[in-house]
Amino acid sequence: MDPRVERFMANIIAKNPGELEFHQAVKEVAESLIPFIEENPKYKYAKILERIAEPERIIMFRVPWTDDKGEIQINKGYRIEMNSAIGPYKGGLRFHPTVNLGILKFLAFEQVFKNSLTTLPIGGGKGGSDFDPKGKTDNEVMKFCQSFMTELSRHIGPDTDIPAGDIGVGGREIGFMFGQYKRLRNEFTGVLTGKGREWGGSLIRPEATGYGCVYFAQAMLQTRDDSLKGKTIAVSGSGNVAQFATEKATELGAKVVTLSDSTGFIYDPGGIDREKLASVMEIKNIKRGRIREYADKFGVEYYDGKRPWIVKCDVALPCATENEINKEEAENLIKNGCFVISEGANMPSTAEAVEIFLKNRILFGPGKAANAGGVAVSGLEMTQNSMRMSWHREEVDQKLQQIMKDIHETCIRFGDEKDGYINYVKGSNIGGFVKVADAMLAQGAV
Ligand code: NDP
Ligand code: 2IT
Repeated sequence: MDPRVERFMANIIAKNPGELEFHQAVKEVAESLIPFIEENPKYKYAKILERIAEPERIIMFRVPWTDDKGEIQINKGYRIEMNSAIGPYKGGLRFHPTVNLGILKFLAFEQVFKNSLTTLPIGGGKGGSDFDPKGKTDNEVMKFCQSFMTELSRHIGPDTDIPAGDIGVGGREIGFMFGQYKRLRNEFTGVLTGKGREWGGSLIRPEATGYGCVYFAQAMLQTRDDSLKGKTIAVSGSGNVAQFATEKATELGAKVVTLSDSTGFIYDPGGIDREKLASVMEIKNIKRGRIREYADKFGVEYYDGKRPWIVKCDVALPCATENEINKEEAENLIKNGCFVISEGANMPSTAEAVEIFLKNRILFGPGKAANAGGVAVSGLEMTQNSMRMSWHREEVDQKLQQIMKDIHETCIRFGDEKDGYINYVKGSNIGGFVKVADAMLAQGAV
């Protein structure tokens, strides 16, 4: 390891003990940025990287609520306000039993660079709870969301901090939280994004992360005069991002053969077409069931406790969660001919997996570039809310496509290597950094 990175990381680890995902995210960025900062000493003397790695503010709170049996439950609530140099804090809320401070800090850290890449004026934040929506009734989810928002409402606002969805937080949860915020403040404002279309939401926001991830894959393929048409794709996850990545990839002529959840994956060699995807949406969004039910319904193979990276594919779209592709799985993907990875999830590849992808010179789009479409359309939702207008579907989709192209261009600008290989990891880290760093320089040591 570069001794400068080693020194920097020793300090991060000492100050943030035990937060492994946070260390992983910061290290990857430091490896790209430290050589760049050496060449641009203005960032070094102002300690921009050291400052960026320290949240501006962390809010932690108790979330008490009563379940359907009348029993009191207590969860942890968090909001990490990471960086507001280029705009108000912006980023999702995650409700999942694995949520802890280190995971949310890694997500908030990534969000700063991602939001900068979108070209929109949004800072970075993330929050959530260790609450598990699985197996809860709608009434219990509502009770939890109301209690969570009762505390969070003191800290957020349409010009301060604008949360949205992430794992375990979709339209239902955003609705309950928006209702509670409105009731507490007596204000109808764009304080959350991902709202319903009848009450301030933007068209295309539900689709945006998955569509954007596919647009990014398409842009990467174009650099090799290739396209998604006729490609076989492995997708992981079966939630919001996975569903709309599948929809767009299929529309562009590719064949998606896998989907997964935390219990296993399904393999449909015939491809998950529009009708089958409608069944997935019914199973996951309405019945809130398991992906195994797809295998039962369509008579395809279900691999219990396994992840999709063992199947043959040209393109992989990891859309479930962090560290879901390890070293062996990365090697296996390459061995099976996979040459495009576009990350719909945040940090789905381990550091060892990323190393293998870069060493093999495949098209590798890291999450902070490839999944930025979601927060980008959240930014467009904020604009529509401020204007008190709503744009047509086509208009939002056009803007999303342009933003994904612009992000791709930025990656090329900062990630071009001597041998002509585009290192999108380096490109997105430096490209995301410069705007935030210049804003921090201009605003002084605050
Ligand atoms: P959803 O809650 O809609 O879906 C999550 C999916 O991932 C489910 O299929 C879930 O399976 C699976 N999953 C979650 N945790 C694990 C785990 N520990 N191991 C295996 N599978 C798991 O979330 P989203 O689709 O919104 O989010 C997916 C990823 O995309 C996350 O990394 C998120 O941070 C990222 N992302 C989301 C954006 C958005 O706009 N929603 C924007 C940018 C990135 P199960 O049902 O069994 O839990
Ligand atoms: O990780 C992410 O970019 C998101 N979960 C979306 C954040 C947002 O504010 O739309």
